[in-house]
Amino acid sequence: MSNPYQLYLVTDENQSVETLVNVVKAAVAGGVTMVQVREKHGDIRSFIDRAAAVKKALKGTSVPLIINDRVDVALAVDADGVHLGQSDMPVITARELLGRDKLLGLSIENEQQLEQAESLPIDYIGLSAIFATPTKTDTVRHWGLNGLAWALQRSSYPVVAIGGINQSNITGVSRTGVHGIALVSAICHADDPEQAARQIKNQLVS
Ligand code: TZP
Ligand code: MG
Repeated sequence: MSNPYQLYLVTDENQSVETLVNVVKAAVAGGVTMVQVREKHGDIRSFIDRAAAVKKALKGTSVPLIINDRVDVALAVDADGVHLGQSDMPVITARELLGRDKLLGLSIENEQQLEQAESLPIDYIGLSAIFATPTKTDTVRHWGLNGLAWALQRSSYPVVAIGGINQSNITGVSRTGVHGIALVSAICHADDPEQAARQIKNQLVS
């Protein structure tokens, strides 16, 4: 099976649901392999509505739908998985609620968390953040390419790199051998998200 983490779109909560759906469809047409719906400020009902709209947009594709932070939203829309941060529901509890078959990702912001993740029932880690980014300004760590290479050696899980990755630096990120690259603005804010996704995918090394 091909690597589902390879080109991982994370959605922009500031876009209307119409734009969100159009971006997701275009990005998938351009080659995105995974989609995460990320909502940090809206209410749960709107999160569920937006997640359901993206799920509909992904119907008939083999692209998994991941929900950021919230296990309840993932269960409500029967998503393919959840991506948790360090202060979200504990991984063990999330796994119990989701069952074995759902994907579970965990954000890693320092070395200690990377070590602890080794004994947790997750499927992949999100290494946050590779570079500084205006999309998320409260990141605690910028791993850079050296930090990413270090984490790849230390983690037995697939690693998804996130934060500040765009067409100008993605080749270097890809050359580390990282399993996946997650992007918000490079795709969501592109004039043509389909073309952006296609171009970015062509820049990937493996
Ligand atoms: N987690 C760490 S950085 C980030 C998230 C959700 C935002 C990434 O956005 P961009 O626009 O791809 O830098
Ligand atoms: Mg989170």
